[in-house]
Parts: sequence; structure tokens; C-alpha cells
Amino acid sequence: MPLDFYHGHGSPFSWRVWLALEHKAVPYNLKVLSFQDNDTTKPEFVALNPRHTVPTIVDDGYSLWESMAILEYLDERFAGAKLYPGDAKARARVRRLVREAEEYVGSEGIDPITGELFFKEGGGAPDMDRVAKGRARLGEELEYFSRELRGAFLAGDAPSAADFVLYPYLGYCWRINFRKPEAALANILPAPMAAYKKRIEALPYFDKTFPPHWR
Ligand SMILES: N[C@@H](CCC(=O)N[C@@H](CS)C(=O)NCC(=O)O)C(=O)O
Repeated sequence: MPLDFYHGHGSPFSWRVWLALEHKAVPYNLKVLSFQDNDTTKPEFVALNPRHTVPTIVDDGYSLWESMAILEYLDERFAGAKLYPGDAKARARVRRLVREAEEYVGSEGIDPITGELFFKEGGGAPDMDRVAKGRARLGEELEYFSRELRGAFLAGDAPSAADFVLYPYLGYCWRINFRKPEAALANILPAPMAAYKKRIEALPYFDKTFPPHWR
């Protein structure tokens, strides 16, 4: 029986899960929630996930949230391509890359930029020094991740959980720059990361996962 996948377009966390479901060819019913309509806080969704976050999956009555818990669950529960491939060391490396992407690309690089340009408390003028620091941090980290490529992707010639965590941040950089050119992210990707981004975007299932309002 297909599992239910609750998704919000544009959420980097939810995008991870959609890419993983497709990559593993897990059957699923897509249930898109609207942030604009506050669908995540409606009682029927809160009954499934008291944290009211996407991604959430419901597999045969079992409800699970937190994107990385979901990725690990999918890999254990379903056959098919591995999100955490290889031996214990290779799998640990994928988990390390996941945490590094979340912490250093996401929290230290992107969050200060979006915090100033999109989500500024009180709607005051953005602190462009903070934006510049975030951009510098992001640049360093994208150089780091360029060195972590092992063939086409981060863990070899097939995508892994690490790619499905890193890629949505790269897509988000593009989107931030489109909406806020003052973020100056147009040239943030080093050449190996730009080529890598294109490889992810060429995956046969990629297109359907792209946020429709970003087109
Ligand atoms: N740590 C969570 C983060 C999930 C999250 O923050 N999702 C946001 C969208 S980006 C959300 O659903 N917000 C709606 C809400 O909090 O009601 C994960 O990895 O799944």
C-alpha cells in the first residue's frame, strides 16, 4: 500500500524526502499542504504530527516526521537504491556529510541570509553585514563540499542521502538570488558544485519535485 507523504513546496526538508522516495521508487500518495493557508496547523494534520511540520509520512498507520528520521526509515523499510550505501565507514561518511550540510551550509550559511532578507523580526532594514558573513560562510562550505565529491555525487556515482540534503540548499541559493539579488549569490557555486547541481537536476524524477511557484 502506498504511504502518504505530506509535503510543502519550497521546504528544503520536505524536498529531501521527495527526492529520496523517487530515488528508491517507493510508492506514495503526495499530499501537498499550503503554508499560505496554514494547512500544517489544521487539526487533522496536527493529529498526525504534533510538531505540525513537513515532511511527514504515514506508512500503514505509522506516522513519522523529521526528514532525516524519514530517510533512514525509508532505507531500512524499503528495498531498492540505498540512501546510505556501502559499509559502516561509507554510511558514517554519508551521515557526517548530512550533518555538515545542515549545520554549516544551512544554519551558518543560508539562515543568516534568509533571516535578514526574508524573515527579519519586526520587518526592519536587513543587516547586510550579517548577510555578507553568511555568504562568506556559504562560499567556504561550498568549496569544502566540492572537495567531498566522489565521482558524480557525494558518495560515488549514485545519489545518496547526503545529496538529497545538500541539493535543496543549492536550489534555495538560486531562489534567494532570484528574489533578492542583493544577496549576491549569483556566483556562489564553485564550478564543481555548479556541475553537480546540474547532475542532480538531470535525474529523471527531479522535475516533478521542483517547487511549482519557483518556475
Ligand atoms: N527538522 C525538521 C524541520 C521541518 C520544518 O521546519 N518544516 C517547516 C517547513 S520548512 C514546516 O513544516 N513549517 C510549518 C509549521 O511549523 O507549521 C525536519 O528536518 O523535518
